[in-house]
Amino acid sequence: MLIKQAPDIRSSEITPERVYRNRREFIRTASGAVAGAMAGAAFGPEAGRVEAQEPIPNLLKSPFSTDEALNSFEDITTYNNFYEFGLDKGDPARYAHEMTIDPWSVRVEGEMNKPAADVPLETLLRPHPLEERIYRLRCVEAWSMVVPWVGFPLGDLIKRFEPTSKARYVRFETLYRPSEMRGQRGRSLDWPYVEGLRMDEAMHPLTILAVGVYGKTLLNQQGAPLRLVVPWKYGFKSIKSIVRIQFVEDQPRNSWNVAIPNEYGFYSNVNPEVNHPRWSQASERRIGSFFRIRTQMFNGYADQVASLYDGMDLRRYY
Ligand SMILES: Nc1nc2c(c(=O)[nH]1)N[C@H]1C(S)=C(S)[C@@H](COP(=O)(O)O)O[C@H]1N2
Ligand SMILES: [Mo]
Repeated sequence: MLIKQAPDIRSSEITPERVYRNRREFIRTASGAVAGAMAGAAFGPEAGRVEAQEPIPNLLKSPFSTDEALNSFEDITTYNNFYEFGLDKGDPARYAHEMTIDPWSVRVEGEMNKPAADVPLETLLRPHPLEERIYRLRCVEAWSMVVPWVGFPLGDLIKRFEPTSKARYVRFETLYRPSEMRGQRGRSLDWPYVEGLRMDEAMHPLTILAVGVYGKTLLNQQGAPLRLVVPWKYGFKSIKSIVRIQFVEDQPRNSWNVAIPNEYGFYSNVNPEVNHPRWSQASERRIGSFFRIRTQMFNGYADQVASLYDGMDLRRYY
């Protein structure tokens, strides 16, 4: 996927598909050699492989970025959760290259004024200027990272499709393709992976769709070519490799809630005061660091998002 920023797209710059594919091949081969040389012995020869990562120019800086130390590219691309490729943290880096992401389209449908459509990724992205957003990502398993995402507000995309007043939630689905996603050949989750947000959460300026990290397009293990990032919620809300966005009236059943309802709810706001039934959520381990740090309410974004939940019992709506 060739990513162009909205302001500098000219028709003369739109690369014909065949040329573009050849260029991808070239980048894959060239960077494959580098990645092979860099891959740590602990992760095996395929880990950390660089799959046609393209630089994304002219990124805007975001006032929402944290100034904490970034996790390394190595950390954020070799320690992943993406059950479609296996349960081990190293499996996504090992196997996600088996997923083809070109071409890619997203079906947008449901309670909206625009007609339902399969929108090619490039069309979906074209109007949106891309920013760098440095966010904390806090997994429900009590580890965290600081990631320099490249993306744009989900709310800007939602507005284009004019959801109606019946659209109270947004539902997302990940690609279902067992031939390329080996974890889907088993039943570790009920495929496809599903997530959802209440409309006001989806429209919140902190909620982004990400297409890159560290100034380049996402690797497959990170949810290429398009994934959600909701920084005040546990990581599993940030669904990867999205192929479907639906505006719906009823609260979606998200995959982890379907799998283990007493452990994983719909809201999943980071909350150090509500423990997971099997472990504490009061602290977390920042990947790459030895010491534990205290987990903050709403992952440190309380000033911006606490008002979304005024009057709600956050122990009940976990
Ligand atoms: N489709 C899909 N999306 C997913 C997951 C998954 O298994 N499948 N795992 C989630 C979990 S549990 C976390 S913590 C984050 C991890 O994102 P990262 O690997 O980019 O750090 O992705 C989330 N998105
Ligand atoms: Mo997670």
